[in-house]
Amino acid sequence: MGKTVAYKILENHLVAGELAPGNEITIRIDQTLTQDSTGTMVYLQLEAIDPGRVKTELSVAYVDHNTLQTGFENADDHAFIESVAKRHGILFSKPGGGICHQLHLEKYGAPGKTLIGSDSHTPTGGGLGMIAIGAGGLDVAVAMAKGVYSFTAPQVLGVRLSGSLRPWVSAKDVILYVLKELSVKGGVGKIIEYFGPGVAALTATDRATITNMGAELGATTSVFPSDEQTKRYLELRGRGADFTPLAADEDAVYDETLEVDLSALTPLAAMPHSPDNVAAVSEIAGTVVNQVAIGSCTNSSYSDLMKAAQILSGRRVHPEVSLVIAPGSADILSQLARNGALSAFIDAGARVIECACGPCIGMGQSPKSGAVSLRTFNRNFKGRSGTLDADVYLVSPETAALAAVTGVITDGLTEGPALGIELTEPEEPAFTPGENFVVRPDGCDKKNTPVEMGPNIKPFPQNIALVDRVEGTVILHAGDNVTTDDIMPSDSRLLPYRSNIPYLANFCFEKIDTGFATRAKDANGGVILGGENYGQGSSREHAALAPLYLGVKFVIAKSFARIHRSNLINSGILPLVFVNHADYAAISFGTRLVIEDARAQLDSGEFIVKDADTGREYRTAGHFTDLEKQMLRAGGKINLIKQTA
Ligand code: MIC
Ligand code: SF4
Repeated sequence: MGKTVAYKILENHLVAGELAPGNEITIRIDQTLTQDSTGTMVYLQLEAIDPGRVKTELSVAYVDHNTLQTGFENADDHAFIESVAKRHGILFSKPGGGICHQLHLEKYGAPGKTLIGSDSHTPTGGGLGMIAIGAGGLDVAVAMAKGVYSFTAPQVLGVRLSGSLRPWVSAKDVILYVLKELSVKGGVGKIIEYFGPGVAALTATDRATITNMGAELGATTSVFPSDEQTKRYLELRGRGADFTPLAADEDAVYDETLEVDLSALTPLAAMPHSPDNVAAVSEIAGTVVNQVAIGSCTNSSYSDLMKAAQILSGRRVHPEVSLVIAPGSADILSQLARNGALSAFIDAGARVIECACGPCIGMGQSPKSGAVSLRTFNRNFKGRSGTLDADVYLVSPETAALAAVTGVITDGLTEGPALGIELTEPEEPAFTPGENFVVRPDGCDKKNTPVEMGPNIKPFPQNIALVDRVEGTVILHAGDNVTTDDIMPSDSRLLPYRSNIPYLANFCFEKIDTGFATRAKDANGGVILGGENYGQGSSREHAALAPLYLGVKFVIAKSFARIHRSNLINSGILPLVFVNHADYAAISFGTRLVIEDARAQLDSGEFIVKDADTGREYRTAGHFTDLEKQMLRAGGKINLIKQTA
């Protein structure tokens, strides 16, 4: 039977397990990446594991999230990460260098390699034909220490692309279309692999936009073949030697397929407040826009910004609009400075800001009250922009730049040419990405480099081994599609405390329920009930560590998002699934729940959860792999590693 690209790469890296969907497998990890907002935890955990030099071919610690240094906290975190990176042979990418995923594509990503990263958008690397997976911080720390990663082998959903994109329709519209078809949980347990005649015309950065936002499908990762476009991208960056061709076999079998005719696509937008709430731009045309933001790991490549420059060149940003542009990397910014595009932005009246995540994670540029903000980003969860009542729409760079000029949502396909704007595919110049922002760990090791610990960096909470009787009071009904942004909010106020769980925990679930943290502390052992797709979105393990710190004993949900489920297990918190979905509503707030014989039930895959007062029983499922069971018994991954060391 013919093989898919995904399974070819997995097979080449298989260390243990039988490679078939649903089985637990362990693969060799070639590369890891971390960013700073999850990275402080990763490096505290790495120090706790104490591995010496990392076992990967390449590990990079990027700083791109917490770059608003309004106090000492973020700068201390950066110094901490740099010191640990040096001790273990990890490259350190300084703030200002750019966004981790964009930088990793430019400098280090290579076809056929495996990458895991402590950020949910790590699958951006799939645009170059890598198996690139987002994971919790502890999984990344262990991958650096041991050079391997274990997970459940996913199914492969093949997306067959045919036709070609018209001007004003771009890669962002392709992934928005897929999101509309599959929804934010349509990719759970799957790798999304793109194939077919429409692939060849998509550039490597177009592909990276598509694989990046596969995270919003809940997919394990997304991947494209490696072909002439991949070769060209690498050669333009002086990295032709990293190229290897990769294609699925002619007779490759996909578990499911979806057909997308690129020629039939039109500009799309994800409307508030979910990336799968997709409408045609033509349907919402005319909506007044207050802010436009271009950038983020989804759409900040050279060609994305050059398309925006073509639209803005010689024009003025509408008087009622604030336009913000954050280029993806310093190398891209330098290119834009050299070819005049930067002047086009400035002359049009754009605010060009640092090459970093910035507004995407609420680090500045929050829109005004009730604003409509058009963003080229990947997430529009309520309040993520920093303004709770803002309406954020996710669009392509073309649609964003056009609205910045017209002041209203405008369909470029019909209106662009009428406005006299011609869009052509930007011709990328050759440039060798520098390492001006990269510090190599040469000559450094554990003996000559001390860990730099600022006063805001606190130890991470650790669980105890699973006890037989686990008891807790229901302190929250969280609802469907709750995001890790809801569980552990992140914005310019809270991001400086990512290395301080005791402080951060006070804001757990703040956006949904301001009383949660106090109630959890008072209950000394709460239980959270969740709906479908509990914990979607960001990989932040803080969404498991804060509940752990507050004493949460277990979570029962209708279904879980992949990374958050792993983070709960890594923290020793049981993620259980309702067998009867009606029980979510049947169990009322304040009910005392108890699991008796929890250690024994772990083996059966079924947990009986009882109402401690009435004795009523609720059936829940807990199907865990052997490794997951060991972690849960030990009270988390770190405990297990210490036991087996
Ligand atoms: C995000 O886009 O939500 C983040 C910030 O990049 C997160 C990581 C984090 O919460 O630090 C992610 O996507 O994993
Ligand atoms: Fe940064 Fe936004 Fe990408 Fe997350 S989604 S890595 S915050 S740019």
